[in-house]
Amino acid sequence: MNITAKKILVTCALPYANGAIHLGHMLEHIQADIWVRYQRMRGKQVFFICADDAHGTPIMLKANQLGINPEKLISKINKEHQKDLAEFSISYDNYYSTHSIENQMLSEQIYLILKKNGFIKSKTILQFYDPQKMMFLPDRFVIGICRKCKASNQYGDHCEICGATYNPMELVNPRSVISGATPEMRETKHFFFDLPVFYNMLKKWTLSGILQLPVVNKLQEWFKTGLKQWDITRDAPYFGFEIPNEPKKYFYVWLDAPIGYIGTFKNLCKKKPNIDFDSYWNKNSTVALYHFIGKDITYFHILFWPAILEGIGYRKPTNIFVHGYITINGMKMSKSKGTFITARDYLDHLDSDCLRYYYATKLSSSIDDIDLNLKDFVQKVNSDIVNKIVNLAARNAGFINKQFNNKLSSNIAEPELYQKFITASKKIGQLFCNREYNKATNKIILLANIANHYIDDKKPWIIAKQTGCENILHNVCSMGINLFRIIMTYLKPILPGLIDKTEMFLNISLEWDDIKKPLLNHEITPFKTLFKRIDINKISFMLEKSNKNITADKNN
Ligand code: NOT
Ligand code: ZN
Repeated sequence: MNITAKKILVTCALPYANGAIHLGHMLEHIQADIWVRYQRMRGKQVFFICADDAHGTPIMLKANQLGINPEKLISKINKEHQKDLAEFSISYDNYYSTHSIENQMLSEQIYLILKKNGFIKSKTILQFYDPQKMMFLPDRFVIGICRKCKASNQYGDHCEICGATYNPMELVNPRSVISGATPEMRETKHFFFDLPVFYNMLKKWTLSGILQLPVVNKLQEWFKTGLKQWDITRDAPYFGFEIPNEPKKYFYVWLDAPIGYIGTFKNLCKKKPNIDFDSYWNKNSTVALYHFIGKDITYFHILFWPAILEGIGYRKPTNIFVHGYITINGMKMSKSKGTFITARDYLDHLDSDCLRYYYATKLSSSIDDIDLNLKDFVQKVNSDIVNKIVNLAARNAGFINKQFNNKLSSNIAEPELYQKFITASKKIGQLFCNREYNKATNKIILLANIANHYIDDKKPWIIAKQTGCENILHNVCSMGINLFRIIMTYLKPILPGLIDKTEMFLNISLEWDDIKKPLLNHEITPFKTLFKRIDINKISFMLEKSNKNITADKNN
């Protein structure tokens, strides 16, 4: 992939504001953050934004349950989310909320433009209504018996047991999940976004060769089934934005969520007045726009979202980067199986760089799921970061600190070896850019192996005992430190915590374009431990804690 744009806007999917950030979310934020940090290192101007997805029935009900208003709930959760993401070093320029004045104004404007352009249709539909709770029920709040296989407790519009899909009204013995009452059928007027009108545009845009192959295959299926008009309305009571001139009708959360990308950007522009908002969103924008998302929300991002943008005359995304889910020790993240680990549970026990590194060794541009095997995680971090990388510095730093007054030698001992490390930068750079972090980390670890072999071979600890060999010792150890510096520069997008310490130790800032020139006659600082080995017990403590939290959650 070759990015010619100088300015880039990057988003992650907006986490719902009704629960904690967990290690599944973190896969995406880490994937995107590594990419963003890499692009920034290569001189691109990147804005990286995200927000909480604050609207919808589940958030409203959760607030009801807790006896607080939804605003209070989402503001509490927003603080927690921001803290978690910051402690994972996710370098957002703005982390906002879809429940904002900017988003409300944009959602209203966008709806009115779509309406004016003839892309909003209204229809009277029949929907389940909970007479006890006095509210219309979203599909997944109706439960009943599958009419095909007779399985009980099936939600909404499909059966988990036999796989049948149907209209929720076809459920036998339907009940409201909220009150248990038998729902009634009621008429209500809803507004629809006329997606089928955009069929040709979407086909052309999605099949232009930018998207990942499995995504394209899925799209072909959707095109074959045909596009349907999309219901963007929810009836009161609902936590969201009221539709202009339509009292008691609200925008469906999935309408204002993607607009939240724009709203969050707008809010960033208020904080940084020299950003030109229009140049990011107008039809001919030269800024690149990338959305990182999980595969479950492909439909929204690849069909609805570009169609809305087209419908209002805005630019479309440059690309959408889709990733798979995570499993933990081979199992789906699940509260009942004790494999649901929140970001907070992790951060209370482990260093965020470790997870960033482990995910990087597994991430690629594929949409396959990724397994976080906790044993492998400990082993890999300890073996790669501690034994191979940090140890490379430790093996050489002592001599430089003590015998050479912290100063590196004035020439490079092995120019060819040095050059070999520099030549790798092109390939490693491409791999970062193409989101092939697993291959990038592999290459970097190969370099670390080579550097360690060099030191094994030269044996500075033996040279140090020989009289008259100070020069050789100085050159060898300086070479070791120089190779360490290149390796750390390549790892900079992945390991912000370790990089801070490394930059202090090396007494420079690690920059991609600087490594061509070796560090000569340069003064480093006294070596201190840069990274701690993971203690395997921490994993059990973390799992115990997350199980406790899950049980507490259930009892609430
Ligand atoms: N809150 C949603 C989710 O699945 C993601 C919304 C992303 C924003 O967690 N919108 N779009 N399109
Ligand atoms: Zn069934």
